[in-house]
Amino acid sequence: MKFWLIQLLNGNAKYASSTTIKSLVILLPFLLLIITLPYSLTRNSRFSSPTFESEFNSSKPLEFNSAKFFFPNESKSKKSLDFISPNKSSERPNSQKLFFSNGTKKSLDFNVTEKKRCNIFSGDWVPYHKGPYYDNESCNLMIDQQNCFKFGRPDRGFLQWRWKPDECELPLFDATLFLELVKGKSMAFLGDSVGRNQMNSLLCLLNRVSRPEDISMRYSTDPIYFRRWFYPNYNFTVVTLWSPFLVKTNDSYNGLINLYLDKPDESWTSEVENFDYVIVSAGQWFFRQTFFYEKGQLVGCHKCDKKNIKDLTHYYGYRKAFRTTLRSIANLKGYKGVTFLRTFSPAHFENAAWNKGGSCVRTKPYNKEEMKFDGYIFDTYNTQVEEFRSVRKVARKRGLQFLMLNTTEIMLRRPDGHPNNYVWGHTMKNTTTHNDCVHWCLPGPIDTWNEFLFYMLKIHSKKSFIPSLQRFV
Ligand SMILES: *[C@@H]1O[C@H](CO)[C@@H](O)[C@H](O)[C@H]1NC(C)=O
Ligand SMILES: *[C@@H]1O[C@H](CO)[C@@H](O)[C@H](O)[C@H]1NC(C)=O
Ligand SMILES: *[C@@H]1O[C@H](CO)[C@@H](O)[C@H](O)[C@H]1NC(C)=O
Ligand SMILES: *[C@@H]1O[C@H](CO)[C@@H](O)[C@H](O)[C@H]1NC(C)=O
Ligand SMILES: *[C@@H]1O[C@H](CO)[C@@H](O)[C@H](O)[C@H]1NC(C)=O
Ligand SMILES: *[C@@H]1O[C@H](CO)[C@@H](O)[C@H](O)[C@H]1NC(C)=O
Ligand SMILES: *[C@@H]1O[C@H](CO)[C@@H](O)[C@H](O)[C@H]1NC(C)=O
Ligand SMILES: *[C@@H]1O[C@H](CO)[C@@H](O)[C@H](O)[C@H]1NC(C)=O
Ligand SMILES: *[C@@H]1O[C@H](CO)[C@@H](O)[C@H](O)[C@H]1NC(C)=O
Ligand SMILES: CC(=O)N[C@H]1CO[C@H](CO)[C@@H](O)[C@@H]1O
Repeated sequence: MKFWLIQLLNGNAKYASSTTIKSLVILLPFLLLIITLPYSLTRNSRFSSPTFESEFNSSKPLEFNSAKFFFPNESKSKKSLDFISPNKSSERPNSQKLFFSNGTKKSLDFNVTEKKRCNIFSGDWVPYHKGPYYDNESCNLMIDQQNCFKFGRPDRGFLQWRWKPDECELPLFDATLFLELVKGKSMAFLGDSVGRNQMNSLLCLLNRVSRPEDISMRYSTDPIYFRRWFYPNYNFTVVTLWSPFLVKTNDSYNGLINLYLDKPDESWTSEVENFDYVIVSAGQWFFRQTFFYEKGQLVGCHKCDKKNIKDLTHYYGYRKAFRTTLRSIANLKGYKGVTFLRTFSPAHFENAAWNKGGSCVRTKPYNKEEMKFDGYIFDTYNTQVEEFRSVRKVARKRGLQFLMLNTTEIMLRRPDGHPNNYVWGHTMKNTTTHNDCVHWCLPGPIDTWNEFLFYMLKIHSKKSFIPSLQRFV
């Protein structure tokens, strides 16, 4: 894996590959060979329809925007999958200083002599005792589905870990700085309820500094599936665009699901163009029984058990869905945003399948020896990463940035982060054996995803900060 030494001359970025850091890529084939885990993680875990929580509502108008300051250039290197595409100079006018809403200004806290990028995704969970950023009292935007303590979760040890990259410190989430970075912009979480889970974490992380208004009702789209929040002080909009398969379906999630793998879901294609940041993800829904259509023809299925229909496995649907989705985004005419692929979030059902009483009762992370990154979780992750890689090349030609929020392996080691049976409804139904080992408690390890996001946004603003400074040094 290459990292990038940045030489910034006259405001134009030039890059040369420098240090070769430990090449995990070499290890991956070995990981694949390693025998199955001692734990019976259900290899084909699926998850029932995520329940659709109702959230909040309010009112205020919204203006969407399309910031025009990311004009990345194509990279010479095709190899690197670093999280910031190396060969770009994102022009962000007037961004050498942050202008706070109260009129004061502040330089970004970047060390301008720091040249080497840190791979924030390679690291370990380490003990951390300063406590979470928020709790269910300080964040009243938390939804019951993720408010594990409200429903009796007794242990808090799972909050006493923090992600530590090997090469650097992951900066703490700074809500004020985050909001300054996204001022006047809009961000969309496109995908399923785990994407929404990340948005909810973000709302809580920001809640101390600014409270959003729920503006969902201003739009004709379904306010539960298409949730919209607006931070008036920062003119920042954050939304979820519900599309668990990303591609067109004929919308009967309960029974037969037809996926039109070559057609993006129109519910988001009409929306995404206006956003400055789009965080794309999809996962567990693809483990369900599905039928695959391409060019209008049935081409196969996943788990359909039909003699005359070929079972192409979930990988087929997953790959094609990401190909279609990422390409569509890269080809949206007016789109100028930064696209993040948030990689597959693993479930942790143990002892039985998701619908047979499987549960996730662990109270601390796995270490690297206990939990290898392999099997269907690696393969599913890798499927999307391959598609991401190939589309990113195309996107770069158009000057678009595609970045990765590489969360799969780090979350694989967090079996302790799920609601399990501490969710609303679980105690009431009393018949159900469905524990939630798919979503993540708030607060919890999912907050780390937004620390990554924060870090990456900072790097972005730094891009224009450095060149302008370096003219003078
Ligand atoms: C919005 O909030 C009001 C007052 O809290 C409530 O009466 C109304 O039902 C809510 N609407 C939706 C769609 O949740
Ligand atoms: C909010 O942001 C949008 C997009 O950047 C911009 O068009 C609009 O003028 C802003 N509104 C205010 C009040 O600053
Ligand atoms: C990327 O940067 C290199 C070095 O400055 C430059 O030669 C190349 O043209 C850039 N790529 C594109 C697509 O402009
Ligand atoms: C303005 O806001 C920033 C960020 O919240 C804060 O650090 C600063 O102290 C504030 N200044 C004044 C004068 O309130
Ligand atoms: C900036 O980073 C360099 C290299 O990592 C380090 O030597 C230097 O002390 C840092 N400066 C500050 C002000 O943190
Ligand atoms: C993603 O991060 C994991 C470590 O958490 C690493 O093993 C993997 O190689 C990374 N993937 C990419 C494409 O960088
Ligand atoms: C917050 O969690 C506590 C348990 O830690 C619970 O008693 C309380 O009801 C929860 N409050 C809210 C508002 O969810
Ligand atoms: C979805 O399409 C299939 C095949 O065209 C059809 O059999 C099924 O009834 C459709 N379902 C819905 C809910 O429209
Ligand atoms: C759920 O089942 C337990 C025992 O299995 C029983 O004690 C409890 O009263 C039941 N709760 C409800 C709400 O039916
Ligand atoms: C900002 C920047 O570097 N833009 C350059 C991108 O690449 C094209 C051609 O490759 C140049 O013309 C731009 O100046």
